Amino acid sequence: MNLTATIAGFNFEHVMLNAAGVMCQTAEELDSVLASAHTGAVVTKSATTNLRPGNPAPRYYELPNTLGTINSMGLPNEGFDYYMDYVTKKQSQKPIFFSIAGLSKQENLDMLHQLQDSEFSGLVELNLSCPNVPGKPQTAYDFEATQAILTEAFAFFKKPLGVKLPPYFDIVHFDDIANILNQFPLAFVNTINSIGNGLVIDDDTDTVVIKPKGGFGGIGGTLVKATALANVRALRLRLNPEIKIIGTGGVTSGRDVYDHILCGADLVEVGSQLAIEGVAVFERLERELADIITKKGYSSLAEFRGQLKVIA
Ligand code: RRO
Repeated sequence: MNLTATIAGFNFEHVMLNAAGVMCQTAEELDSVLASAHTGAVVTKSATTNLRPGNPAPRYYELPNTLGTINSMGLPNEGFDYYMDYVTKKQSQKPIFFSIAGLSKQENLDMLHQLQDSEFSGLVELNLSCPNVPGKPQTAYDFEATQAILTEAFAFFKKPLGVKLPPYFDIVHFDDIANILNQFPLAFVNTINSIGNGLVIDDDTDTVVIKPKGGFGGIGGTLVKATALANVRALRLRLNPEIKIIGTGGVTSGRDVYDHILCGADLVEVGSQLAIEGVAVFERLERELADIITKKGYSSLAEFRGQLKVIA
């Protein structure tokens, strides 16, 4: 059975990897994702120029029954140079996605310049959708700002570049963002980031479960699967075929991975469930996915990718 995928000439021997933010802040965590026999790649925690401790704790919470997670991490990361050092020294057979999330357009462009001028030979993911830095709105909800940063980035950036998007909830917004993204030679789009600014309440204490922003935080896990699939599907129907799609959101079973691919995903990322279950999740999900593929009589992902059926 062939569970491989290709983006921008990079071959992925397995269809899954971590979602940025989970199991990827330190070299040890990144190594553990790369070391899994069931991951096709790794993505780094979104970097800012300087190290950031992030928001005060508690800043991450798991809802009961693997329903999902809420986080307001606040972009804690080891700083751009740390990840640059990691990716340029690492001898990895697997592709590496270098995620960046500057707090301004200029910070992102500065990091892109450094990546362009470096020996880094992987893919870059520009995170336009962090929901958790107080006072900093998600860039990708501002279509003019999105168009502006991509215009400036592609004027000089020639390595494979993709964007991490927030979820959209309106058909017009799917049209609008796709029209912008289609103007650029993007290697991929990654959809979705967490659903921003949800609120979870503890039943016993009538208290929010995380401290930053009065309890507001990004929602992930099972709760977001339907939104994630809708975004993968909507963008696959609208984006140029050269722009590949990484499906992220609500993956807790092999069936979830299958559904993302059915909607058009080339690769699938695991966030909340990786945080809950650890790297062993990839072996389980790949086994469950392979069982479904076998039962359906397919032998590769390409045979059913994007083949979602609708009711006539
Ligand atoms: O660090 C975070 O709070 C965070 C980021 Br950068 C992101 O892109 N998505 C998210 O749910 N949390």
